Amino acid sequence: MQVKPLELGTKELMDIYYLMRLGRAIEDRLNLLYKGGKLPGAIYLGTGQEAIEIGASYALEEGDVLAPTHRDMMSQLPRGITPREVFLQHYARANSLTHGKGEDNYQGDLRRGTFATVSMLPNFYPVAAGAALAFKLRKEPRVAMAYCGEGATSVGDWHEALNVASVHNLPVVFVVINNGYAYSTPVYKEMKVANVADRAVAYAMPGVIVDGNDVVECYREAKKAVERARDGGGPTLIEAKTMRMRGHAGHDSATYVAKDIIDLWTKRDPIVRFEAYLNEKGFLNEDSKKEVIDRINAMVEDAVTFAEASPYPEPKEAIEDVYAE
Ligand SMILES: Cc1ncc(C[n+]2csc(CCOP(=O)(O)OP(=O)(O)O)c2C)c(N)n1
Repeated sequence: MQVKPLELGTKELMDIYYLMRLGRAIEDRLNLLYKGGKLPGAIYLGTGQEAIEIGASYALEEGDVLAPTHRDMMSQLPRGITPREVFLQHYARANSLTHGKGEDNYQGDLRRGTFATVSMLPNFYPVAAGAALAFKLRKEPRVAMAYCGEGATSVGDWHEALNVASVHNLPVVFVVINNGYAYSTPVYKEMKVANVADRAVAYAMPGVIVDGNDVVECYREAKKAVERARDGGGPTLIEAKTMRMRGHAGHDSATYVAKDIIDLWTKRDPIVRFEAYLNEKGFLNEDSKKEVIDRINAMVEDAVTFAEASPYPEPKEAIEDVYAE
């Protein structure tokens, strides 16, 4: 079952670099399309969070499941979501993963072990705990991983999920991306604890803090937590310290964030840092970097063209695949 090593080799490191650059390119393009009025819905971008978005979910293996939020499109890249699927989703076309229903990041794909995002935060935390309970009852060596932001940790469902996972020693990894703000609310206005990870003590599980802009550290800690869960060691809470580098959504210019904070975090850009690391190891140079970026730009171009040429759903499809109670 376990395939990926704890210490990554050249192939995996370059794979992660490609995914981080792909995530950035997709989001930059989505931002431009949104600003140009081309997209029918909202955009919630995770720009600046590439290290934790990709580093943590990269630690999952085939058969594991992922429960992401509205901001975590990039966490789905290691699970195999394609640029075409992302743009089809944002263009709300009939051949998107949600068949044109929903126009932002609320896509998922059970074939690849990714649950569709639920809008209410963090309702997918209990869902991940539930999946982990099923794995345990069926004695399957599988792991669930859930993502959310620090704001969502103030909601009761979050605590219920951690409690049930702890009591039943479930194979689940809870990733909290602490990006400083929940919409316009800074962390210090929503919690008294210094770290989200401190909350793990209440549920007798490990609470691990990682540098959310260091992809190697994000992967390594997620990998340890995933394999501990798979080996019967129970759940882990991982808090990644990072910064939301754009507004809450496309319409939000985030003027409530001081410029010097953004300047500080710009210097910590996870992709630039990873490039320096790869360069030092002799895995990346200007030519190979250009080759990766050119390849990605061509894929993004193809995806936008494909999405724009794809059909909208038929009106009669509006009531298909819809559940209400
Ligand atoms: C229960 C619930 N309350 C309010 C919202 C509206 N809402 C959507 S995103 C968001 C901010 C969430 O902040 P955080 O959890 O820190 O994640 P981030 O957006 O920073 O990634 C809010 C308040 C919601 N989706 N669900």
